[in-house]
Amino acid sequence: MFFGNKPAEQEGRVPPNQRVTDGWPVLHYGNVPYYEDLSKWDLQIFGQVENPKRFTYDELMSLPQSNSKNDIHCVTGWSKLDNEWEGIAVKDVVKDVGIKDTAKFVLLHAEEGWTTNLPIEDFLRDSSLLAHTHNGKTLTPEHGFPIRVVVPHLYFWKSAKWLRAIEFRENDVPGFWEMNGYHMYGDPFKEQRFSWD
Ligand SMILES: Nc1nc2c(c(=O)[nH]1)N[C@H]1C(S)=C(S)[C@@H](COP(=O)(O)O)O[C@H]1N2
Ligand SMILES: [Mo]
Repeated sequence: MFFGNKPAEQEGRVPPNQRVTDGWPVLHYGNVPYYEDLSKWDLQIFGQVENPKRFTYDELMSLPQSNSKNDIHCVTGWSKLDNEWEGIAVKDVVKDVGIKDTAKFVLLHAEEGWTTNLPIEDFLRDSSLLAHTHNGKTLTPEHGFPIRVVVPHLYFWKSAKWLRAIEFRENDVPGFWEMNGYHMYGDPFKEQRFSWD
């Protein structure tokens, strides 16, 4: 906790009405999946692509590895700074699928049918990662093991844990929280928390 001015290194990094936490809260709807056997896990890419694709866990992990460091902002009001992620850059994952010109949005599908939507150009940013490691440690089941999305410039609910499929779409459809009133885009610096913001 701090009083008065923010430390200089936080200046401009913490969106309005967010508090910085050193811990890492766990937040989701539904059950945490526990995988005993990753040979049954896969990641599908489908929709507006020339070559729909299915990655096994080993195939995905054999792609080039990337690192990124960024801040995350949960719509419930906590921010966590300086997260170091390791994983596979989204642009490397989608390299060979041949995204069609008709693709304008992405719907991310997680375990238990949980979904979230975002514009394709946000998903395809260089900073978007399919992460397996956070601050040097393999993700715990609660935080998204084996693979979670990290799209750091949007509220953290767009960063699907337990990712299982990436759907490229012509039109925007609301995902799970978006159907329940959360914003279709979710820029934390514009405080786009709810659909009416
Ligand atoms: N599959 C799935 N991913 C999810 C969610 C969820 O309910 N299901 N909740 C989102 C929300 S609201 C937040 S803030 C972050 C929380 O991630 P954490 O538990 O690792 O902090 O996950 C996001 N990803
Ligand atoms: Mo959240």
